[in-house]
Amino acid sequence: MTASKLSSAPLILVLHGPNLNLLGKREPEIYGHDSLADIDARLQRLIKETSKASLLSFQSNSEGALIDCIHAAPQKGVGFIVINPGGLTHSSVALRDALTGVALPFIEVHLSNIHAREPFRHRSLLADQAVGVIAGLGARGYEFALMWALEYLQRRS
Ligand code: CA2
Repeated sequence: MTASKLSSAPLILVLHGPNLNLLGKREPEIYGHDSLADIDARLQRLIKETSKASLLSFQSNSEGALIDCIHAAPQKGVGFIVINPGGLTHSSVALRDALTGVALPFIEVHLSNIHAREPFRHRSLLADQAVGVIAGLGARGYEFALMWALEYLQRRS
């Protein structure tokens, strides 16, 4: 094990894509009642209670801002990304390229079961590059992804 690995606590980045800032305000029958702030607060609590790792969280409605955040992740010491790419899941080659470009392991999370919805939501341009995909478990999906990310980083430390 290297000295830098011994001294630095793992850092996990949670990325929320376009329109997820609307959570809790509209369409609760699809996306649940939690706001994004509720979800982020729960993840912060969970990571504090269960590990020495830290969590960075970022939401943007802009594809470019999400890509810039992914590009900056390795220099910040991020070891794992949990991402709900929102509608970009189904359309963004650029987001896929950014994730494969930085070569950080990631889990794709969806609040809803995209496979039980309109056909255009069934395809993800990111999924085959992901360590795993969680869909349809609501906000709990983020928590499962976070726990798995912690295990993954622990196994590799
Ligand atoms: O199920 C998911 O988490 C999605 O990633 C959410 C995206 C959708 O385009 C994906 O197909 C599946 C949409 C996020 C929009 O969230 C809203 C929340 C409340 C009100 C309106 C939109």
